[in-house]
Amino acid sequence: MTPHGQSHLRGPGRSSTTGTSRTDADQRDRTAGGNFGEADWRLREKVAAQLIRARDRSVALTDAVDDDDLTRQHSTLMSPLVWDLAHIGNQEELWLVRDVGGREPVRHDIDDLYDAFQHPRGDRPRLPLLSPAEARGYVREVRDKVLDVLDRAPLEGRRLVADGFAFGMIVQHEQQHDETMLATHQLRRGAPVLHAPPPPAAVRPPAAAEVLVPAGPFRMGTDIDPWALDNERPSHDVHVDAFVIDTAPVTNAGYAEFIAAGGYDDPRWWSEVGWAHRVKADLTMPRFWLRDGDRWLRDRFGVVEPLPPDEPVVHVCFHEARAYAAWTGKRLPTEPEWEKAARFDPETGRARRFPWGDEDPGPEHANLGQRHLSPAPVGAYPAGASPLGVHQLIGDVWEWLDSDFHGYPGFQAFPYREYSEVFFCGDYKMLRGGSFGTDPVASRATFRNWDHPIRRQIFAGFRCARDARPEEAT
Ligand code: AVJ
Ligand code: FE
Repeated sequence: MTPHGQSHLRGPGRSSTTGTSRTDADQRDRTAGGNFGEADWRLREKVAAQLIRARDRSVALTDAVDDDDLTRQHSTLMSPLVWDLAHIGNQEELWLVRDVGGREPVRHDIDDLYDAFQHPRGDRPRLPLLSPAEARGYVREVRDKVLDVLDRAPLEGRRLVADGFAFGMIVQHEQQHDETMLATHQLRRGAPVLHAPPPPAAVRPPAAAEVLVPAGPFRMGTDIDPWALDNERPSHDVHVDAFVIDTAPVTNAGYAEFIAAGGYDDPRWWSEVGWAHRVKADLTMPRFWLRDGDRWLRDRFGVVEPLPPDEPVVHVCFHEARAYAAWTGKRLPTEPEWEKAARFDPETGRARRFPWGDEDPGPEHANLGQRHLSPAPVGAYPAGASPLGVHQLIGDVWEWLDSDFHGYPGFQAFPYREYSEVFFCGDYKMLRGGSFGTDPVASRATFRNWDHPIRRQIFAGFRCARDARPEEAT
């Protein structure tokens, strides 16, 4: 335990700082740790701030409920929250304490318990897990060591540490589990414990309902985003035919029309497997919707409220998304189409990092980072629109795509096969764009997510697309 580490984690005013407020103790470590250049220190400051932000969120999500709630299984689809918490610490220990830091294990005896591949989520409550108090102590002890490693370890010489990658990977891992924990909160029964201001109102709806994305090559993926994960690499040219994409995700009101039109009772709109699933699982509406006479309500983190008509629909599975799209005479976009809609700049032909440009997401661009506990209405983020006028590609809801999970040509697993490679060619569909529960650090227009096509507990919705008609494509 280093007092210095404690100052990062718990010192006054340290949350979410960008580094301008480093204390005297930090300055001492700066000389003690090694002779790093100015850019190197800026990177370390950025890493520290991101580690702190992620931990603040994990603590808030786990402190919001009592020990019984932390250890209970809220759904067989999810781990108990206390498993996620200790798993976050264990991954951090494996990569940053042991590998990058070359230090002794903090707890060598629990690796197996927190290895996601050893125990399916449904079995985790019956494991001899760390108690909430033990898990909190464990993640704190790991973090103290990591902040010390961050002050001393070289950030060059090994690909794992170049540009702080291993730290960025662990920050993203924690934020991904925070989104998973947020989904567990949505499944939890009982009085609401999470609170946040409502999302912003619509200010300017998209100018048109759909736009043409012209045919032509597009460079998909990235080689240069330093914290991009292995499945986003390498960049490669794809040819994308002209297509037309909706400028907004499908809304609750739009989805309710599909239900009212008997969409759940008409196998014409569903794929064969989709229909079989619809029957077997008795799907009749999105998860967390409730019928109240002739109006719709929803249960959102324990608050039952009228369904907001203009928010993107959320908690539908791939099969429901696909059926809705077929009912409208359209289809879901493919993954290259989605990425081209999100990144292609028709002026320069270049691919941007984000629809709005290369800057990191700000609160004006997208509904990310659990600032709100729901998607925002269509038209709430005109500043985040793409050059072609496509809105809300980033944030609000993950968008189901009609693509399976494969590695890009030239894919190399890095630094471990179990992040992506072992899922290639499985029963997964791609999701893009991030949700209101996705942190900006884990949200890029190249970021790839995937899940089973029947899953509905994630914050997933969709938008529609179609082939361009010949007269449109010219
Ligand atoms: C990329 C969201 C599918 O949650 O299963 C967390 C992220 N990988 N720990 C998941 C992940 C390892 C992953 N997804
Ligand atoms: Fe994990």
